[in-house]
Amino acid sequence: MVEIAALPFAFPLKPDAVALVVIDMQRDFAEEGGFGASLGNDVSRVTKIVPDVKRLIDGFRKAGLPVIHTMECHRPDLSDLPPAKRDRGNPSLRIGDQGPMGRILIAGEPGTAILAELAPIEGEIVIEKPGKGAFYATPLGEILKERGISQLVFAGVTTEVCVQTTMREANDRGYECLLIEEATESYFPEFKTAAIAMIRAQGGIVGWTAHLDDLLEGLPHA
Ligand code: C5J
Repeated sequence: MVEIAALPFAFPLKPDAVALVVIDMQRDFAEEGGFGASLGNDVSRVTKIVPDVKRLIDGFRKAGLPVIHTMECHRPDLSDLPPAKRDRGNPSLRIGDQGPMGRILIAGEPGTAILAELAPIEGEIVIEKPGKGAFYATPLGEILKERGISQLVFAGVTTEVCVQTTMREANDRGYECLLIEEATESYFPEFKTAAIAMIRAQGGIVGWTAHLDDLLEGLPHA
């Protein structure tokens, strides 16, 4: 066990039972013409964290520890897209519509891909998820169980939506969850700050938060 400086107290990292989960670092959330931009968001906030997410992924790879990537996306026939999700709000492009990078948030389309700099390498797990949480309607739970994983380190976007939802799902399933502050972002800075505060409040009611360098220091060979 390695103690990682974290809040609300040190995170007891178990290198033989930890995996990194990188949430939805997709073109659709980071580039003009994608889903995030269609909702009126400033997507440059997402691209800004790419170098730190890459340092985190590289740290896990060098340490020989598992890296899991998630992608928010739907089947081309939209059978896994509830009307309540598709029809909510007033975006310029809805999920499934044709955009400049292909159909918005549809599996296999160019815009749905993970950013090239962060692309999964051979042997890494990629979870396609139709919801905000990565456990809902995916094999993630079974995959983690099979591999004896009990701790999850989180990165990705957006902090208060898919990252926080997945951390809460994981926390309820008994995983110890650690969010890396520099490797997550929101379109709304105040929501990132609030989500981080909520996660570690009340003695770590959802989990821990830590800075990237403090985690990297504790990873074997990173
Ligand atoms: C959103 C996500 N914000 N990955 N998705 O719709 O957080």
